[in-house]
Formats: sequence, C-alpha cells, structure tokens
Amino acid sequence: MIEQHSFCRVCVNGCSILVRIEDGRATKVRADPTNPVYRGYTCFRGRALPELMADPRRQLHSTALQPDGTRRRVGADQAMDEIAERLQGVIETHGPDSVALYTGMAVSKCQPLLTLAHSFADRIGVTRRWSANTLDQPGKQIAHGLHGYWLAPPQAFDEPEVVLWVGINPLMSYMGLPMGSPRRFFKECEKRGTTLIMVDPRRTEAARRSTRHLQPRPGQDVAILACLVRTILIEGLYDREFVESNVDGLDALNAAVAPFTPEVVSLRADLPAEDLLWTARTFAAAKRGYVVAGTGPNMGTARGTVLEYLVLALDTLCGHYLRAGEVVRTPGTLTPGPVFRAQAHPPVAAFGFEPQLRFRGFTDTLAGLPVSAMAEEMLTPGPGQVRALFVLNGNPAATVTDQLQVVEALESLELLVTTDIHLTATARRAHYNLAPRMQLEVPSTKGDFPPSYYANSYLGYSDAYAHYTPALVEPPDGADLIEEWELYYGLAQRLGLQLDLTPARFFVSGPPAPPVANPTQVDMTTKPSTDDLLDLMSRGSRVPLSEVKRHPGGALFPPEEPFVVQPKQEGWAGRLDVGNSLMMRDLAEVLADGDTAQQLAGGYDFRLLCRRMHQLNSALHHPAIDKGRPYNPAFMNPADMAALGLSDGDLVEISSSRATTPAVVVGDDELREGTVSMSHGFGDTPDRDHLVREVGTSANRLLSNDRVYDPYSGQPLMSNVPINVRKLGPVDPRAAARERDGRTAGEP
Ligand SMILES: Nc1nc2c(c(=O)[nH]1)N[C@H]1C(S)=C(S)[C@@H](COP(=O)(O)OP(=O)(O)OC[C@H]3O[C@@H](n4cnc5c(=O)[nH]c(N)nc54)[C@H](O)[C@@H]3O)O[C@H]1N2
Ligand SMILES: Nc1nc2c(c(=O)[nH]1)N[C@H]1C(S)=C(S)[C@@H](COP(=O)(O)OP(=O)(O)OC[C@H]3O[C@@H](n4cnc5c(=O)[nH]c(N)nc54)[C@H](O)[C@@H]3O)O[C@H]1N2
Ligand code: SF4
Ligand SMILES: [Mo]
Repeated sequence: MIEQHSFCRVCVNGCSILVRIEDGRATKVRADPTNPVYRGYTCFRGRALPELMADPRRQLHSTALQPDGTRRRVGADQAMDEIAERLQGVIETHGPDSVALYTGMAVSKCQPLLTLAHSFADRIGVTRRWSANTLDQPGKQIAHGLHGYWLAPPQAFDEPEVVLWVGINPLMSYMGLPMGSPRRFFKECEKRGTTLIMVDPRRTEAARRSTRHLQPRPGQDVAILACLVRTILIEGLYDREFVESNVDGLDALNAAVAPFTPEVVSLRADLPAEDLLWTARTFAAAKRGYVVAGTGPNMGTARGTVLEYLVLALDTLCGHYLRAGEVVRTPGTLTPGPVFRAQAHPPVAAFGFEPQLRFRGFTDTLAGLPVSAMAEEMLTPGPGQVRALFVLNGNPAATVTDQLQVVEALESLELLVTTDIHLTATARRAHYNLAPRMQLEVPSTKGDFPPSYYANSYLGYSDAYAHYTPALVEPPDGADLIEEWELYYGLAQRLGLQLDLTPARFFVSGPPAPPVANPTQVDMTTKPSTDDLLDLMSRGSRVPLSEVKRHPGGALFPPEEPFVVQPKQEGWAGRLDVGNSLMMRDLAEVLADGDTAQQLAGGYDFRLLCRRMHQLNSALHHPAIDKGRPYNPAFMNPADMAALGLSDGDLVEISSSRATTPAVVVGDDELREGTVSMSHGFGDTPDRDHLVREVGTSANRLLSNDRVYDPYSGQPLMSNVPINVRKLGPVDPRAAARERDGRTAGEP
C-alpha cells in the first residue's frame, strides 16, 4: 500500500489530496493536512473518487452508433480512421462552415485538449465554435470589454472588508471566494470583521453564514444594482480621486440610474428600502472589497450584460483595484510574470464579430458565439447549416436550453463525436464516443493566475500557489482509452495537418493581445506525451514546471522580488467607461419592462429558479453523490405546497410557455414563496418521463431560446421562469419496471 499526493479535479476548487493505491487502484482519498492553501480541506465528492472511477457504467472502450440504434465497440484507432473519413466527406460536400465545436465544462479535465482541438479547427477552417459559456455568465466578458480593463488586479480576495454576493452560492459552487478552504475563508472574514452580504431569493448555505441576507423577488437584480449605484453616486460615497483620474461616463450613469430610487426598487424587488440603502452605504464605506454576481441573476434577468456592467461599475466607483506601490499576491505561477500598472485599458469592441449567425442577429462576441442558436443552426437548411459537431467534454443534450430542440438537432447531424466517460444523453446519440482516461490516470497542473478579466472576483487563489500531479494509476485492465487531445492529434495526423500550441480560448477575455508570433509546433511524427505537452505549454512561466514538480503536495511560490504595481505611464490616456450608451439604453429598457420575464408570465403562478446541487451540471450522477436521491427535486416553499395540496415526494407536472414535464416536489422553507428551485442537468426525453424518480427532470425542456434573451450573448431566461405546478397521480410502476429492465437508469 502506498499513499501519493495529487489534487482532486472533480470541481474547480482543486483540493490537494492523498491517494492510497493498492494493486494499482486508487482505494482511498483523504485530505492533505499539510497543504498551505487547502489546510486539510476536501469535500465528500473528492473522497468518493475511488468509487466514481470504478463506476460500472464508465466507458472503457470507444463505441460507434449503428443504423439500428445499438452501439458497437470499436478500437480508438479504428474510430479515428472512420471519423477522419466521414469528416472529409462532410467538408467536401458542405464546406468547413458545416463543421462546429461545442466546448463543455469538463474540458479542463484534459489540459492540452482546448489548444489542440482549436488548432485542428483552425487548420480545417472551422468558424463555428460554441461553448457552454454563453449559457453561464457571458455578460462577464462582454461587459468587461465595454467597461475597459484595469491593468493591475482588483482587490478581490486580498483581505476584503466587504463582500457583496448576488445570486451565487459559494458553499455549493466554490465560486465567488478564493480557491482553497472555504472554512478558512469564513474564519478569516470573521477575524477581520468582513461584512458579507448575500442577495438571493433562497436562503442558501452561504446566505445563512452571511452578515445580512436580502431575499428579493427573482429577476430584479439589474434594478437592485442600479439602486445601489444610484445611492453611492447621490450620497457622494464613491472614490472621487480614483474616478476623476481613471473613469469616464459618470454623468450618463448618474442619469440612467436616477429613476431606480429605493422606493421604486423596493416595490419591484419586494425588499425593504432600508436594506438597499444599508447595502449601498456599507459597500461603499469599506476600503477594500468586491461584488460578484453568479448564475442566478445572469439567468434570471436575461440581461446578463447590463447586469455585469453594473457589477463592474460598483467596484470601479469604489476603486476596488490595486494601486501603484501595492504588492500583487497572485502574479501567476505557471504563467509568465506580467507587469502590472495602475492604469486603465480603454473599452474594446465586445460583439459584432464574424461569424454572424442566421438567427436573432447574433454574432461572435467576447464571450463566444451564442449557443442558444446552435440547434437552429443545425436544423435550418441553407449555407451555414452545421452538419458535424465535435463535443469537447460537454453534454449539450442535457444542458443546453430547449432540450427538445437540442436533441432533435443533435439527432439530425451527419457526424457527432464525443469523448465522454459515460454514455450520456449526448454520447448516446454520438456517431462515435471515444472513451477517455480519467483524473488520477493523467498528469495535470494547477496554479494561480493573474487577473483573468472574466470578472473581478469570481474565481482564483488568494496567494501564489501551484501544484503538479503525475498520473498515479493505470486505467482498468482491458480498457482501450485515449486522452481527449489524442483525438484531435490523431485526426490531424490522418488529414496531414500540422498542429500548434497557440493558446486557444473558446472566448476572449482581457485587452487585445498581439497574435503569438511563433507558436510552438507539435511534433506530428513522434507523438508527444501529455507530460511533454504540459512542459511545452508552461514554457516561460514565472515558476518553472520543474520547480513545481519538486513539491509533490503543491506549494506556495511567492516571487523573490515582490510584484509591485507600477505607476501610470507618463501621458497614458486610457480610461474605464461606466456610461456606455448601449448599457444606458438597456437600463432604460429594464426600467420600462419592470420584469424581463413578464412577456411569458400571463397565467403562470410560480417562478422557476436555477440552483446547483452536489452533482456537477449533468455529471456525478452516482449513488456516492446523490445519497439515495438520484433525481433533482422541485423544491417549493411548504406554504405553497399546502395551497396546492402537495406533500414531500408527490409527483407534479410543471408547465412553462414552452413545454411540460413531471417532477418530484420537496419542501424547503428557505425559499421565497412563489418560487420553485430546481437544478439542471437531470432528466431525459419525454418517452422516459415515467422514470422521473430515477433520472429526474429536465429543467431545460421548460426553456425557450427565442423568447426572452440577452441581446448580445443570446442567453435566454434560465431562472425566474414563469411556470405552473399541478399535482399528478402516481406514475404507472409497471411501466417504470419494464423500462428499467431495458436500460440502466440514472444516466441523463
Ligand atoms: N437550465 C439550466 N441549464 C444550464 C445551467 C443552469 O443553471 N440551468 N447551467 C449552464 C452552465 S453554467 C453550464 S457551464 C453548462 C454546462 O454544460 P456542459 O458543459 O455541456 O455540461 P456538463 O454536464 O458540465 O458536461 C460535462 C461532461 O463531461 C463529462 N465528464 C466528466 N468527467 C469527465 C472526464 O474526466 N473526462 C471526460 N472526457 N468527460 C468527463 C460528463 O460525463 C459530462 O457529460 O450548463 C448550462 N445549462
Ligand atoms: N456543486 C456544484 N458546483 C458547481 C457546479 C455544479 O453543478 N455543482 N457547477 C459549476 C458551474 S458550471 C458554475 S457556472 C458555477 C455556478 O456557481 P453559482 O452561480 O454559485 O451557482 P448556484 O450554486 O446555482 O447559485 C446560484 C444562486 O442564484 C440564485 N438565484 C436564482 N435566480 C436568481 C435571481 O433571479 N436573482 C438572484 N439574485 N439570485 C438568483 C439561486 O437561488 C442560487 O442560490 O458552479 C460551479 N460549481
Ligand atoms: S471541493 Fe470537493 S469536488 Fe471540489 S476539488 Fe475539493 S474535494 Fe474535489
Ligand atoms: Mo457554468
């Protein structure tokens, strides 16, 4: 028996772990008590890694879809031969615009994947590259472009005195606080006297631990933020010196937020006006702090761009950035050491780029191509129709909005390729699913990074940390697995293409960077190992990867010479903008609309809220995670349940303006009355609705792509969705049993 260091890659937190290895298998995972950042922290999901990796449903061989709908086992090399041939056929018949990528959340499980897949796409001329990002918080990148970039880090996780969380649940998602031990974060906040403010219609895990919880009506976050900005401006609470030297647009902003008085917003959001005033004053009074919005308000307003613009405006008005002379605690470890300057990069173009889509005037944006139009681009004939899709570790059939449309679109493709560890709703429909290695079977790195320009304080470390883990175990006996990057390398070899390591992104963030002059070419004759690629990818990093490898448990790598923020350059004219005219127009529209969801609202009594559970989007559906409840309940306030004659565990029918689906209700008195809270990533197609207690409910079936959406990112209304709830009789248990015999349940 040996025990080795590694880090958990189940969620983004990356906890340092000790893995017990017996007979070449991981048999036990525990926290590493000595790690300086995690300090003995893990969650139960990381400790369940051995069970997750030994899941009998795990795909140990690649499979191909046959005409009769069954799947045949196929060797990975054979699969790549067949894919290359079919891909060539699609390109010859329909052109490279008929080929597309979809990048999912688990892309991070294989570090060279994104770069090599995008290099491959570059070589064959693929322009349609979608990702889950435009269903997440795409306003973060678009608004940042319209606002401009401070060229030194925000104060963020560096000893905040105030934190304003808007519709984010850090104790479930690990977002909105520094990576590491959340326990330690809360303890340090308590010691420092940090005021934690949460705005969420649900009294979440993090709301319970906050200094004050504002529990508004959902979907009113733009109005709430506008009211905070208004108060700070009117009462003169902003950082005058910072704003005068670095910020434009104050007058326009002042005029646009003026109508969002505490009285008006108090009525709209159903919050005491006093709470709004207290929040604005407390936020502005602190010298250091941050505000960050999560998925809730981005999804619940369908106005994520103006929402995130106001988030940035709040931090900017309060001057929450590092200034000349301050020390940067996170200059990056496995990235090159940048120069930080106390000056603003002015706004940049944020949307309107090629390619243009054929629907709703959408274009490429700083957050990527609106994925809410991906299905229509597959289903609608004509130039630009997508015929082949490569899925980079995502599950669009379960996670992209309007499930029925997405499934129809995926089934219409001539070529669908996935690399999933499970036969998911998407992989089940793929012409080829290449079975990949899992974490612990592959090497990986993790490190702090300088400001990502995604949002000021969404994710990141609070100190200069890095960790490298080698592969600790071999895949199970008899398995035929690849690492996901090997698919794109293998296809490039077959098509005679040269790949390079240009840092690829499925969206752009940060000020425009010059194109990489001489990108590292990948050796296409002698196949590199993943370790070779990690070495190449970290070339020129501030801390050499070889140095990081000398600390198997992960370590802090503070620079010998501190990174001090340099003063503004002589004659520098760049300024941030808080008064962008489109954003001001959008504020006026929000004021006039009252409720973005209202055009769907006639005759609907409840609002469906997004939330996350211990599963990870559509992944981690496993008994070790769900603890006996494999479905996603529709959580309701007990008073609402009583009014409908419902008890815990009853079956209901949920209907929206788009569709209808069964669900199981469970009471939760932490929810605002009139709201129903349900996670996504569960459920199946309507023919399996009777299995709702095993597979759960598809929240995405209830959503429409083309009704209420953000004008730039296309993100549709995904929370605060008008719905009705009606009690159902029990489902026919015999039908459920018959269905179970034919198929393993629990795989959305
Ligand atoms: N209604 C509604 N819809 C939503 C959301 C919502 O809140 N509500 N949230 C949106 C958001 S924020 C996001 S990011 C998207 C996510 O959308 P996606 O990224 O499309 O969905 P995931 O379920 O994260 O997909 C990850 C896939 O990777 C697979 N996987 C897991 N581990 C590994 C591994 O080690 N290797 C490989 N190769 N595969 C692995 C999983 O089986 C899963 O199929 O969903 C969006 N959709
Ligand atoms: N355990 C777990 N962790 C995850 C994931 C997961 O699936 N499971 N997914 C990962 C991904 S892809 C992402 S993008 C992040 C997301 O991370 P978060 O954004 O923190 O996601 P949630 O935990 O769903 O928190 C969203 C909160 O918004 C609230 N909310 C809903 N509607 C509204 C509204 O209109 N206004 C306001 N103010 N609040 C509202 C909900 O009640 C909920 O508490 O999490 C990541 N981490
Ligand atoms: S929080 Fe849990 S799932 Fe996330 S990295 Fe840590 S142990 Fe893994
Ligand atoms: Mo996400």
